[in-house]
Amino acid sequence: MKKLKISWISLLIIAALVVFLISGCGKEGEPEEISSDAEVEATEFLGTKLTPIKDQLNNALSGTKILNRDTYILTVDGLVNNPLALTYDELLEYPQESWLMNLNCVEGWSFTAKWTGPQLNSILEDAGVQPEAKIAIFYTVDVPEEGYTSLKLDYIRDNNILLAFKLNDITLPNDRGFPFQVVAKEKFGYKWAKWVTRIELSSNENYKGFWEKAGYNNNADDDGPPFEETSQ
Ligand SMILES: Nc1nc2c(c(=O)[nH]1)N[C@H]1C(S)=C(S)[C@@H](COP(=O)(O)O)O[C@H]1N2
Ligand SMILES: [Mo]
Repeated sequence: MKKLKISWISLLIIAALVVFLISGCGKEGEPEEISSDAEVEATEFLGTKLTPIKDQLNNALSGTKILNRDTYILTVDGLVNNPLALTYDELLEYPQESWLMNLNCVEGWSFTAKWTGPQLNSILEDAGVQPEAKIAIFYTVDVPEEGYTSLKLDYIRDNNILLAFKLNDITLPNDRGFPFQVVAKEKFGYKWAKWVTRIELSSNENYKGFWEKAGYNNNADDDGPPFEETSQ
């Protein structure tokens, strides 16, 4: 009688185990994704030690902006033949490049990082920039109306400026400008626009962005004067 009771219990345990295993350990549908595509931060690039993201300083005139990857659209308009509205995934379809670059803030700090993303030139080519266009104005979530900053088209073209979707191989964090940061090579940090939603091609060479209106040099070469030289 006692023996029978034990086997009933073992039978129940086995049955429960079978049900548990068949049901896929309580999970339904797709098998669990293997973490092979988990991002690993690069510590070195082209023989140079990179500043870890946690040690990179951060600047934002009105706090971190959070953009939604699924609804994000980059508008490219103004003096173009073919205005664009590109999703995050469409932007990532452009061929990507990686650069080793220093970001130098006028506040006196700087860091070295690996920046990866498409060349702005490829996107501008698709937009068909008109010959009268001289500058690209970057509209951002924090300065949506007037535009945050601008770069000369010649500078963008000659330097193959990148839009960095990755920083040290990690998807750009929100506080660093997700979905991308403009890698304004050899320009002060204030030209490295974050949270960009619109790029307008314009012929207005007198345009000034947020910091530039406040007196920062519109040229912004990071080995030059941070402030606009006031003549007289
Ligand atoms: N939209 C936007 N982009 C911005 C800023 C900002 O306030 N708003 N700050 C700039 C400044 S002053 C610097 S130094 C760099 C800093 O980049 P990081 O925060 O990714 O280090 O971002 C630049 N891009
Ligand atoms: Mo800065």
